[in-house]
Amino acid sequence: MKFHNYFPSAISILLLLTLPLCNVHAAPITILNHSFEEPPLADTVWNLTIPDWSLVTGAGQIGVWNIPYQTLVTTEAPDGTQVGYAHGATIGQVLSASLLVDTTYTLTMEAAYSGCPGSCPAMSLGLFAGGDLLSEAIRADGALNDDVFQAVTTTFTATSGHLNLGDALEVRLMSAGPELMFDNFQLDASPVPVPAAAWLFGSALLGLGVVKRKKA
Ligand SMILES: [Ca+2]
Repeated sequence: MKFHNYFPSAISILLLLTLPLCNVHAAPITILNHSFEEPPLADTVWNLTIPDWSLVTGAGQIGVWNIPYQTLVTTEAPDGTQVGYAHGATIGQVLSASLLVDTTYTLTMEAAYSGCPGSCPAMSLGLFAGGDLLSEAIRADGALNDDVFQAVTTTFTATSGHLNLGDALEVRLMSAGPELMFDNFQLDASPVPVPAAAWLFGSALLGLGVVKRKKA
């Protein structure tokens, strides 16, 4: 068989291999009460619990707060009308999803302090699996603004052999001082593309075509 008879086949197979890579999408992982709209509260009202979230460490107060029109807070919630808040505490939620190999996780949320112009305390956003820290984003003392929400993101890629593969994922947020407000947690999982393997296989097919051509 001539080389040109192999060439279209090799290209077709290569395209088939490449096609799934083009369809790689970030899949959202459910975080319950991710926007702290539960329970619904009247304007300016706050409570002392966050449904679906737990107090991990710290004796500080946590809850949900309907912030618009508060005299203490001049901004509005980034998503919906309510935010979560924590006073020197760490909150967390163990998720139903587990850590998968060859997957990149992107965890985002928005955070602001209130009542601390120029001297807002630190905070950290962490992604855990099986109780072990995978990655975290830290905002040092003074890094967060007063009443201005900032996006905070941390990413982690699980590779083969990681000790926490199969463990339940967990999201945690630590506030080092009073009046940390937070909203709109999002966690996405994306399979790691493997274009190198596809191209190697495609090259092998093309090489096979060259060998056949020489024999012809
Ligand atoms: Ca919200």
